[in-house]
Amino acid sequence: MNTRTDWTRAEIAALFDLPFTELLFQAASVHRANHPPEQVQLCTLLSIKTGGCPEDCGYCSQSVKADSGVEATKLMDVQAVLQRAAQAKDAGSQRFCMGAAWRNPKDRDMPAIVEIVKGVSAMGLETCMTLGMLEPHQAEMLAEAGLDYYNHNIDSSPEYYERVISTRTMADRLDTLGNVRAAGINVCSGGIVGMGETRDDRVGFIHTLATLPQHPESVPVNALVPIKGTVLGDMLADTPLAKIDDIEFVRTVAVARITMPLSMVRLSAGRESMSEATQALCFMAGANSIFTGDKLLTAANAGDDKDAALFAKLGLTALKGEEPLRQAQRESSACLQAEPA
Ligand code: SAM
Ligand code: DTB
Ligand code: SF4
Repeated sequence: MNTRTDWTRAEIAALFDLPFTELLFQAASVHRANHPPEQVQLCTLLSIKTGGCPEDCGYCSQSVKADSGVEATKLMDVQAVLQRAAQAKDAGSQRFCMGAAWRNPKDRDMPAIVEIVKGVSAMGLETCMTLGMLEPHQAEMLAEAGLDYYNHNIDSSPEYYERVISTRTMADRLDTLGNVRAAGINVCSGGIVGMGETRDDRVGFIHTLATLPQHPESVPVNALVPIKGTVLGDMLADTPLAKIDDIEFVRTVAVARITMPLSMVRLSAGRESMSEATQALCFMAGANSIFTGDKLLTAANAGDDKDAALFAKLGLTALKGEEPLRQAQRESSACLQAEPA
């Protein structure tokens, strides 16, 4: 199996440059060689601590710098989170992703977070948390609690990143990803397309992910949701032509699929304003995971009724089995244990 981590920027740029039908054919071939092509993983998002975040991410409604009208809340009560997780499970979700608008969790927050992870896991759901930067000891606490995934996005190319966020660096983000990996938690890391970046930035974005020592098990590809009161939301409102072209978005999904063949590629934020045809092209290009429900963290999502209709139209079904990278890891650790000393 080809899980190269030595991709060059030139190789990735050449994939982006392929004729669209050729790129789609290659991505679809890689996809069906590694994943059941008609199955899509369903994940549900919940904001467990909203707004008031000290970071200045230019896209985000939850930054204190944004004038988005999002009200800051405290960390949700454990029981209230578990209730929402039960609803997600009943709606057919495989993974429950919980987000907190923090620069990093404080140690005093950790006991409640650990209790939430244990409670959601006990329901038979996969757990994912996104809490900002993590110290090694915090990653270890989450691993011990049984956390399956940690989401921390690199967001864009190293060069464009600096134009979007000033309060922490790409190196800080990579450190957190390293801490998560070292603790043995699966990594979920991706970014946002359509922030006004160039094709070369999209190349750099995929290159950064595909050359990590180990590919992220999940790669969320978000299309910017332009939120009023955020730097990027307001910029896009003034220059509507800056909106990402649908075909370029599909190209980004396809290149993620080809370069990270075993990862789950998640069609994340931005689906609400995407046509069914564009989403269908993304599934063809190898996207095999979505967020369900009518809300992301603060922004609207497509919603279960629309998704059920789209799945019926396209003949897609919910993924039930194990994801390929996790299966490969389980099998290789079983082999290692079986080998004579
Ligand atoms: N505070 C944590 C952090 O930044 O790691 C977790 C929550 S943060 C909202 C999770 C991710 O959502 C961001 O890294 C970004 O990629 C994505 N995101 C946030 N706002 C978005 C928007 N308006 N459009 C698209 N994606 C967005
Ligand atoms: C990710 O890459 N996208 C999700 C999840 N990881 C946490 C968040 C999308 C947020 C969209 C904007 C909002 O809801 O405020
Ligand atoms: Fe805070 Fe995360 Fe939003 Fe950045 S993306 S402002 S870190 S909640």
